[in-house]
Amino acid sequence: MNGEQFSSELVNALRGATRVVALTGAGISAESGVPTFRDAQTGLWSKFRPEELATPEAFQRNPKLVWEWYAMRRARLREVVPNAGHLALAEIERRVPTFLIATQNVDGLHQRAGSRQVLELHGNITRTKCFSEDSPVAEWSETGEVPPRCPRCGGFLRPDVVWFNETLPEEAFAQADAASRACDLFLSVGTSALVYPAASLPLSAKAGGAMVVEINPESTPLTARADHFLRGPSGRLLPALVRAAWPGVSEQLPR
Ligand code: BV8
Repeated sequence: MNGEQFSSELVNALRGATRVVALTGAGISAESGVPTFRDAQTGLWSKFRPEELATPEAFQRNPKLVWEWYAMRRARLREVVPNAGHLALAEIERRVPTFLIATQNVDGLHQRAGSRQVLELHGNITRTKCFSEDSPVAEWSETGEVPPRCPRCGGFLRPDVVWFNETLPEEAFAQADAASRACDLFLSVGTSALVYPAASLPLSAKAGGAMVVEINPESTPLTARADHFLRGPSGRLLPALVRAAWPGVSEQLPR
């Protein structure tokens, strides 16, 4: 299916939707220059797989290495901006009665694109918390020690993200699952659909009777279950889909 000619069933479903949920993964930020999890790691990190670094065990084994991996990713975030895919989702939120983004991403780009209803299922890399207390830390004194230490208890600080084998924020996931079961249109955008429980959300949407649409240059384990598979980059397909549903959409949406 060439992305720019969408079926009328899909276009009408978006235009007439009352409750839309979007699950996003690293792929929606790829065109902003943020490497996806499945992209090969480069430089110092090329010998590590993300799954080997994004765990509490990795942090306990080598807190400095894991802290510095996140510090590098945070620094890279300061160079990137939301892309047309993020902006298109923010535009859909302005045009449908209820819209929710459940994102696996930790980059904060949806909020920077203007989306307001965003659930961060895996946390946010720009926030920091105490590893021992598991509570947020906004400021700390830089002593040159890496990782820095909690000003309250002296334990190591860590990024406020959900690592593998850590549980997701309960309230956020429960809200995302309920919204998925109740929605009439579910968009799965830029995710390999491999990481649970986030990957269960499109299945919950399907069980609730929603139309499930997947946007990805590659097929995934979800593709066979999706009602529509739009093969291609979300930075191109999402704005095109929004313009197909609402032809008058302001030119602010990059082509
Ligand atoms: C949990 C934050 C309960 C940190 C992340 C066996 C079976 C099933 C499940 C498990 C299992 N063994 C273990 C588990 C549980 C595990 C899991 O699912 N493992 C998988 C790998 C099998 N899940 C967990 O551990 C979760 N917690 O289950 O708690 C529990 C508690 C205690 C003990 C046991 C269980 C926690 C998961 C959260 C982990 N944290 N991130 C950080 O960012 O550093 S996950 C991390 O990887 C990302 O957040 C993201 O969610 C995930 C990668 O997924 P994607 O976002 O999809 O990115 P990916 O690179 O994979 O794919 C990108 C896609 O984009 C590709 O498809 C590509 O084609 C596409 N793309 C590329 N360019 C574009 C594009 N698409 C559109 N446009 C483009 N231009």
